Amino acid sequence: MGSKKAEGHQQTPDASNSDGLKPANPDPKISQRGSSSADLDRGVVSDDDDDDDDANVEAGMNASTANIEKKKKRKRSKKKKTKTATLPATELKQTTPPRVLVSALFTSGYPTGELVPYENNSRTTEEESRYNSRLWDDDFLTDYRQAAEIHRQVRQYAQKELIKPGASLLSIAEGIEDGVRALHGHQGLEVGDSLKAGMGFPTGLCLNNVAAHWTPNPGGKEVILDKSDVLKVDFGVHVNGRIVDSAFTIAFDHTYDNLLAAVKEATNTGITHAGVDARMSDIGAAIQEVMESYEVEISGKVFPVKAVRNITGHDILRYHIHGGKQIPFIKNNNRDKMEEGEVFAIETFGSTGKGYLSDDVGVYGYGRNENVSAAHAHLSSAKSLLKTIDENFGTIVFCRRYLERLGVKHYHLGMRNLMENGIIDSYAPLVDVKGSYTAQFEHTILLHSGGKEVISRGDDY
Ligand SMILES: [Co+2]
Repeated sequence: MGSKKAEGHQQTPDASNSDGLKPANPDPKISQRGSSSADLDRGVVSDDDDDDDDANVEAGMNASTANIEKKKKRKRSKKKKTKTATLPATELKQTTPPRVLVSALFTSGYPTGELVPYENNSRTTEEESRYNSRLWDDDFLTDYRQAAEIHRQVRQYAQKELIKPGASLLSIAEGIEDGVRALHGHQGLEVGDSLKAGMGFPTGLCLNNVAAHWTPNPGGKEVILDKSDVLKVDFGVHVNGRIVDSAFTIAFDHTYDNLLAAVKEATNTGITHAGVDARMSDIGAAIQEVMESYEVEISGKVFPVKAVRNITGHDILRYHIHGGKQIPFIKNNNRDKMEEGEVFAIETFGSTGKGYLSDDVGVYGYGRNENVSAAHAHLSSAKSLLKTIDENFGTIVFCRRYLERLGVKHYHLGMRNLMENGIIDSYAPLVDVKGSYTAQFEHTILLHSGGKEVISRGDDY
């Protein structure tokens, strides 16, 4: 993550080093790559017409809902026995709010993302791809597709049920997080549980000129969604450290239709241009051209849509939301190429303001700087806080709400000490100028030997 820039200091797009560009997600420093061999196992949507749905439902429910469901099921099962032969097979379905494990819904493999074969090896059979690719271990695709399916189910529930004028941002964040935790079955309340599967980073809910990195904090002022707001929803789901990072924007007022359309098309352009050997410079230029072909009329005044200059898409490594690579949304001289086996968050932000973000007051979240040893923590309150962080989050970025649901109290002094010693980095909200509107769309893509898989693609975006 780039250091804070003084207001008015402009990052030139073609600066030869890209240190001033902020990745859209916090990027704890990286020292490892999680990869070994690959498997192109094909996820197939289960048609799940198992007659023994009682067992399935109970297995698929979390403890809280399982008991209620058990009672209902017992009543029904009596009737069922006499009629089994004539009844159609019952499919296990997701509930509202989502509480059924996706592993129970997809017993024979998770859905594949949108798969775009590479042009130069489109005739390679799947078998050959599987044989040739040694970049990922066997669970890689399964974990990624599970995380993506959870993201789709939870965000579609959020779009339908949670995100409405009058709703508090806290209720939306908690609704999303409860959904994610229920669908992979890891509540994250026992030590280490949220390292098995959990939130990929704090749920971002950013209004209007706030572009990124805002989440409700405990004790913070209640924020109510208004019908005139432009809301960015950016959340991550990880399974075994494989993080899906995907975001969308919602506006209720049609005034902002063009802003949303610009950013959605810009992100899809980035996805189209991404691939093995694609250069960041070419992707950025293509994104900017599409984004800046749009304008928005707000209250009779026309604003050009600007591609935001100092925040970028990024590669994703295991348990690290940001690797070392950055994908700007503007013309740039970054000669980095994408490589097979890599995972990227392709995202873009458009703005009616300056197209340049500054740190706002407040804290979005915290992330462990794994290059700094715990030995640097001297204060006892800092030591015990760091133990909790290392055991529950590792290098996954977390927020105050995630700490407090673990029962951690009075952590401010300890946290300040960890930050002063460089052990923990903190992240501030990123804003464009007051009165401006920003939008974001984002997908996670996998570059595997069989093609480019837009793992988080859904019917919604
Ligand atoms: Co991202």
